[in-house]
Amino acid sequence: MRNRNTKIQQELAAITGESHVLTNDDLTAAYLKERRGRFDSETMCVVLPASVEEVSEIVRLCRKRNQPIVPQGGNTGVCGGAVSNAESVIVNLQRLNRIRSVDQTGYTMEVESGCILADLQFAAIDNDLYLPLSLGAEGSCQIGGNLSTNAGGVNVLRYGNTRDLVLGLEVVLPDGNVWNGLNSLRKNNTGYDLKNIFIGAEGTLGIITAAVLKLFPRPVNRSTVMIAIESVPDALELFSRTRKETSDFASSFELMSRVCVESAFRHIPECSDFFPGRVYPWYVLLELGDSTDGGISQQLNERFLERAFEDGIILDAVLAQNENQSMQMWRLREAIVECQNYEGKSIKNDVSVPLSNIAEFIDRTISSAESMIPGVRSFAYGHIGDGNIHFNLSQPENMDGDAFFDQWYAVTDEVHEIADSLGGSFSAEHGIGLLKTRDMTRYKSTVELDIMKSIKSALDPDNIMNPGKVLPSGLCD
Ligand code: S2G
Ligand code: ZN
Repeated sequence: MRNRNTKIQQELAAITGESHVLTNDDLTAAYLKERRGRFDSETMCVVLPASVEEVSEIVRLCRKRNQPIVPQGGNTGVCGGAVSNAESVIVNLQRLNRIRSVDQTGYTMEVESGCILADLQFAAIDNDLYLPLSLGAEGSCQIGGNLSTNAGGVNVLRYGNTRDLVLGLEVVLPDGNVWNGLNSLRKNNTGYDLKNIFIGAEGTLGIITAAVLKLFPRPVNRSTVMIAIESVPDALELFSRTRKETSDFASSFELMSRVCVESAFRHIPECSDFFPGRVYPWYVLLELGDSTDGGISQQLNERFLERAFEDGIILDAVLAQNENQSMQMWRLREAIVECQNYEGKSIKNDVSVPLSNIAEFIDRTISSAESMIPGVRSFAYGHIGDGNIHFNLSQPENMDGDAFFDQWYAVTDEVHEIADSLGGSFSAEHGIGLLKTRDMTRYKSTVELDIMKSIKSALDPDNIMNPGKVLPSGLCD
């Protein structure tokens, strides 16, 4: 039941205007949809500030009233990081959507948190520059959310996670003060690297309101290839050659299992097999890019593939001959997320392991899952070049969806145990949110949790910032 604390709603309206404090269910509904439907979300109200000054005043008021806040961007997260409850105020950054500046000489752009990622990608291109952060939700996710979860995506291999793309931040702290850390210097070695405390903190230490992002030369040339592979070890052998033989021009190296591609062919009309009539067990999507006009990427790719074929590492390959074919290859990769929605309920994992242990990880998790839930279908795919596998399980045909979902934590515990035993992580790129706070207790050392608790209590002693997310409840109360 919504907590109708109308006094604070009136005070919020005095800051940002009545029309930007949403209380009616029909208006707040859009902010309460959790992407995977795993969490219910409610709110006392949604407030839509227009500037960092308004965010600061809102936080100062909420601190004074001991009013919990859930900072929110595009709400595309998959771990419940922006889920709210009836006692909390959602502060959504969508109106902070200005591109404050682009520096073509310094290869940087200063942007506000509410900017949609795809809009920033196009703004960089309009300046003949490149913002490499790219992920499935880019059409609706906001850069503030990408920063808060340290999002990964498909170009981490060459450009790093979101964290690696940031030079400076502007943050409204839990006391309402604004930290202007909008540094655009590549070298600024002055004390603790504060920005990295807030990147990936999922709004639990403050509200990121703006950032200075690194930009790169625009890859006017890209060479995309769909490769058929016999096994995961062969994919890893291929990867180990990629960086050297393509001079680190590779930006993506994505693995897809037979189960994944067949599901995409079945459910996504625009997806067709690049190897019709031949049933290959694994596919790898490799993309190179460069900013020169000499076609270097295509030449490097052709030579690389010839050698790999001669050495028996790959079974087959289709090299995109034009932009359209390249886009068709990416359409197949991105379709793997969608097609799972047609396969019943899906238990999702986002883990990373050292590259040398990936083959063992995939073998062990597939056999574990199939012995735990006979008839389950394992979708093993993702950013293998980063050691990051999305190991998702689709409901067996003969099993009730709710009974299957009831196995979520039993199955993900097993997957996380296997990842941990192989030196891996239970969260590679999607973050913690609400979904994985239990894993923080299981896998983070007491020392790490104590450091995080000290930082949290130093910055947010009243725990008003996104309470219950990232750190296990009880740690901050
Ligand atoms: C991917 C997408 C996660 C999701 O496909 O690389 O990170 O469900 C995942 O949008
Ligand atoms: Zn991913």
